[in-house]
Amino acid sequence: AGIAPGAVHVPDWLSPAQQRDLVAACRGWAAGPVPMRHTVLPRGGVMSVQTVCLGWHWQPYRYTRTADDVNGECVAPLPDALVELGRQALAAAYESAVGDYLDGRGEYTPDVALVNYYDGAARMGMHQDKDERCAAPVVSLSIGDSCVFRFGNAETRGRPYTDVELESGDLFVFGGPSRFTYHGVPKVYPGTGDPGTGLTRGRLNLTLRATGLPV
Ligand code: MD5
Ligand code: FE
Repeated sequence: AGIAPGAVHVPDWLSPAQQRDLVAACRGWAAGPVPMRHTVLPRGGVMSVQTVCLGWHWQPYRYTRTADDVNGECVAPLPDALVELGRQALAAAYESAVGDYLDGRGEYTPDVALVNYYDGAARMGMHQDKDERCAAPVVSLSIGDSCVFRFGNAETRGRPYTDVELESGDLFVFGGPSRFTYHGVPKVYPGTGDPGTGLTRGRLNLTLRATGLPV
């Protein structure tokens, strides 16, 4: 359902098999070459969320190919299957209006995935995603425990905002006028995920983005 112009929540979009496959794949990605870890912020803060990246390595607040803030290794490539999943996600969310949110060539080609893991205590504070040099939509996929996703406004970290509950299998797409909205995850509900996904605790979130950086 539409939350704001360009922001669309599609509940229960991933099939149980897709969720299982993504959980298994995330276990492999989390092992390295750059391991999943708590990102350390420039002023010394440590994020409660754990992250592993594919395609480009995100470090606050830029994208690099090597993880010089972790172990110096080169980031793993973004699998073609995730690019294809991102295209299907955009088509599902925007349906016949999908062209309105894409570039002149009408193609969505994400080049980075951020895989975030939230344990029961993890949170993400209100922020904008503006390290990409490209306004292409962001595709967000949730697996495991439910959470409160706080969708705000483009001007301030504070109100007005809309709280949306995201559950396992949900798709959320942020494009067009919603691309640079402040957002965060103030709460995860431990124990709400289905262990059948292979994730026995916590919440996984995959986001696909186009960085606009040279190939
Ligand atoms: C999450 N991750 O649930 C979210 C999903 C992050 C992050 O916020 O930066 O890793 S992505 C939510 C998002 C991305 C881009 C734009 C907007 C929301 N938005 O305009 O609201 O772990
Ligand atoms: Fe974000």
